[in-house]
Amino acid sequence: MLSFITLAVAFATIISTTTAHYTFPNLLYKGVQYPDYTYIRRTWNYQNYYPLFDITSPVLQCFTSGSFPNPGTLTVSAGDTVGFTVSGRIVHEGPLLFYMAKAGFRQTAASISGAGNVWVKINETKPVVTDVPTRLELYQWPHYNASEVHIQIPPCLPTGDYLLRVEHIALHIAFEEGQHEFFGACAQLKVVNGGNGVMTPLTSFPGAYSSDEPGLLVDIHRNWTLPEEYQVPGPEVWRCGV
Ligand SMILES: [Cu+2]
Repeated sequence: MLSFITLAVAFATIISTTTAHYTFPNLLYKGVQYPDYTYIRRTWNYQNYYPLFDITSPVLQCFTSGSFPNPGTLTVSAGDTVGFTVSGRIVHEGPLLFYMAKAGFRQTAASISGAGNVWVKINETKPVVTDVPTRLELYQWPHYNASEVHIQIPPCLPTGDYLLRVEHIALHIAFEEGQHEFFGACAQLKVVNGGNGVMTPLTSFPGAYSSDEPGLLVDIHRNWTLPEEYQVPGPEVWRCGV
């Protein structure tokens, strides 16, 4: 009986990791979890959780369809940490990235689309090299199976309105070109107590990625001898004081 239950659980796990996907519906700040899409733009896949494959689509900006009004904007301090819940958990292997885009003169976080050369990458994760004798899928990627993800707003970020874009790129079938799966969302933030950082380099969506780059066309299951050399897609991470 015990073995039957164990088998059933194992089977259910396999089903969920092969069919389930994920979204980022709730913003987390100072111990509060805000209701779905209160400060996060409602994504195109908020019901079906589908992955986005097309890296030439403007949907890549904020994963929105344009069918819903923009949400509210949350005030946060530079240097604080904010988070996103993961509905469905991150059930694929791949890097987690964060970008920010500043609203320009007479713009607000709610008024900007995320189009144009406006995005700076503020964080990325690489696979972790470890000697633990576990299947690669279960330990190599820091956010595998995460139910929330967190990011520090750069302390030197200038005061102003921003989009904060979370992105997870699933690579489990990326050994075939174009089979990278993109998941993500944008939060609207008003950043106060900011600094004098100069955000660089700026990039655009679409435009930041190409289907044949080594971070998006990669077999993470075979010939994976040097995961620490994995090249996360997109520009260099901008860091305060650099
Ligand atoms: Cu998938």
